[in-house]
Amino acid sequence: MKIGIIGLPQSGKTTIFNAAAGKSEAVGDYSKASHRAIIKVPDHRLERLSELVQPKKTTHAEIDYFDICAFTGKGKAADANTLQVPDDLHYADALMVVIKCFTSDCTPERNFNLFIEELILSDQIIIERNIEKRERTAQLTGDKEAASEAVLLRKCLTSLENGTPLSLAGIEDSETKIIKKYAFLSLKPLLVVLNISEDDLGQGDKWLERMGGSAVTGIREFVAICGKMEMELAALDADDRAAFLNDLGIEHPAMELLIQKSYGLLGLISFFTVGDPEARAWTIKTGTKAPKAAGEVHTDIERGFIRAEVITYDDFVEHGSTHACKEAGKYHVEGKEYIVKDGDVILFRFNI
Ligand SMILES: Nc1nc2c(ncn2[C@@H]2O[C@H](COP(=O)(O)OP(=O)(O)OP(=O)(O)O)[C@@H](O)[C@H]2O)c(=O)[nH]1
Ligand SMILES: [Mg+2]
Repeated sequence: MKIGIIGLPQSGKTTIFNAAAGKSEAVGDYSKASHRAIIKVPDHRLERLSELVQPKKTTHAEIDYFDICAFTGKGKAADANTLQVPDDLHYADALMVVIKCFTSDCTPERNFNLFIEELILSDQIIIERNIEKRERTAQLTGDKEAASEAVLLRKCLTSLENGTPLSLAGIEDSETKIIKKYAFLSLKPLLVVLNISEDDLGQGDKWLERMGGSAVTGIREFVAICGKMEMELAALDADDRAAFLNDLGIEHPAMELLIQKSYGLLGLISFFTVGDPEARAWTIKTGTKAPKAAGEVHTDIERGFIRAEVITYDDFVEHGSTHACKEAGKYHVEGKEYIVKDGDVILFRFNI
């Protein structure tokens, strides 16, 4: 999963990147440097399964964090001539926008709106570059695909011109497929990180209320963390970190919280495969059926899917092995229509 970290200059993007990825890149230097880190998703369930089955190798799910660009708040990011939106951002599954809330004169509502305006402008430019070509193709050749794409682009453009990001434009799933290639930024799920000061530790709710959304709102999720503190925490080793978290009254460090929120935002769950030689966590969307989940492991397994043999995580841990689960009647054979659940331990049977 790729997550692009963005926001206005000096909002604390690199600080949050360091906190999320356990890195120590220089902050506060206006360098506009970009950074990237691939981190393992911490998962106590996978670790417990590994203890039980003792595989040669344990493979965690991964998140790819990009700290890539400062939006200027002046529409510059969307200006084709001074384009500051790197391709990487378009490939991101979600955007993590950092909003500065750590100074007494900060203007988070305004900064959030400026940021949304930039996303909108960036998409508007892409559409304006393409829409006439598609409309002309549709007219000249009667190409149905071009026609439906042109109609959809027109609908998107109207929404953007009215200041509505595409994520709120009522675009259907079937339509999303048609415009996927444009990788519109304002259509991406957004994790809004309110970067609060050390003095506000434990008072994140105050900021969440102020910004109008502590609750999940589908394509937007808000979270309040103190980047500076979390960056320092992330640099400690695990034991020291646990002690500090306790002292500070922080339940989950940003490293974990940001992952939890991202999974929630994107509607992601994990299932596990265990055995020789590898125990591994896999990430899928909620509602994924067994063959498609098998496709994550290997496309051949999806093509030749016969059945899924499923044990729940709790049953596996209670009985300790696949064999013991079978004996206890905790082993379920599921077919093509089975919807994989969070924590399922699965063995796929296939034939190619
Ligand atoms: N007090 C306080 N300062 C912070 C916090 N987060 C970031 N800062 C400070 O804000 C300044 C900017 O932080 P960076 O992480 O470099 O911000 P950035 O958005 O990456 O900056 P650019 O890449 O230059 O746009 C630094 O001096 C940080 O120490 C925070 O939670 N509390
Ligand atoms: Mg930076």
